[in-house]
Amino acid sequence: MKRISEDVRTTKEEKFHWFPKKISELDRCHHLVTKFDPDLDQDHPGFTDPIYRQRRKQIADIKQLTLYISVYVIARREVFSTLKSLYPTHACSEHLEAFKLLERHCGYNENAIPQLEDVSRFLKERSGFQLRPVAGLLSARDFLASLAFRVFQCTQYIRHASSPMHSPEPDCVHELLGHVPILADKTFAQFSQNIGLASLGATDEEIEKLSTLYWFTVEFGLCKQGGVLKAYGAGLLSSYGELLHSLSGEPELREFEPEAAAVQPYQDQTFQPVYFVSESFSDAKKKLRAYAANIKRPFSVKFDPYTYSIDVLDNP
Ligand code: TIH
Ligand code: FE2
Repeated sequence: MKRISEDVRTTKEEKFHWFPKKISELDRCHHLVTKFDPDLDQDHPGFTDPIYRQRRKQIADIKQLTLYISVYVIARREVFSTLKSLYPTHACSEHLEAFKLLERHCGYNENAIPQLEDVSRFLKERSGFQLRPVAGLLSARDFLASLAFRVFQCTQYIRHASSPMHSPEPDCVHELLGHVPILADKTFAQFSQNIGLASLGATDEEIEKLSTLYWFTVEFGLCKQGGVLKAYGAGLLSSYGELLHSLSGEPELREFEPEAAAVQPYQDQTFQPVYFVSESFSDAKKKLRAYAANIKRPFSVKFDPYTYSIDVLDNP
């Protein structure tokens, strides 16, 4: 008998990757990518700082939604005020609106790191998204699968104090200032969940395309509001340097088309040379839906919001 890998199941002779069907199965979606590990990557700003590396290990062991308040809160203060001063001119209106609420209700200010528990509760009320702590950069497949359940896997450590204005990897500044405000918007939440749903059981090739699509929208997307270009991507809204760069007129801007964005080579060490501009979130959502409908899978999936599970329907 032919043996198949544990993570590949068959249906009607076709193979596909295992994926979580219940929210509790996200416990199996925990595979980390070691690319930016400060212990292994010589270019990481924390590579030569043993205290920083030690702290990251301690934080990784805390498996609850409580943030470790470290001396690095000092670095955060500077980042927080600098970014906040740019938002009125550079951030999209959805981000601005949620940011004000986060200041009012979730302890967003330059002197403290908000508790993820409070932030998660806020998000759940606004758009049904919730946060889940994760120790580092997750594999694209695992990260996207969690989005299908409206779960956002969120890092807890903070960037190294020597490079406060840009981090090559996600950290809690990126999650809290970049992702959280925009995830509070219902249309955007649906857009994010749709990328997640499209990824379930997809081939490695499709996962690569969907994560590139995610990169050029959720992370580095621009949009037009009242005829003015604004940023909605979290990677822009958490990096002072790149936020300025993206709207400086220097980089190339293209109209958002999922087919093109999904195969555009990207840059994860420094600023992007190309950005994609969406007309609006609803427009981006419509285009993504059409793109996802073309992905071939031997089944279709539907999220059940009452049980937080995925119904799998065999395609005829
Ligand atoms: N470059 C972003 C920042 O400095 O906040 C973090 C990242 C976004 C996407 C990948 S890493
Ligand atoms: Fe991110």
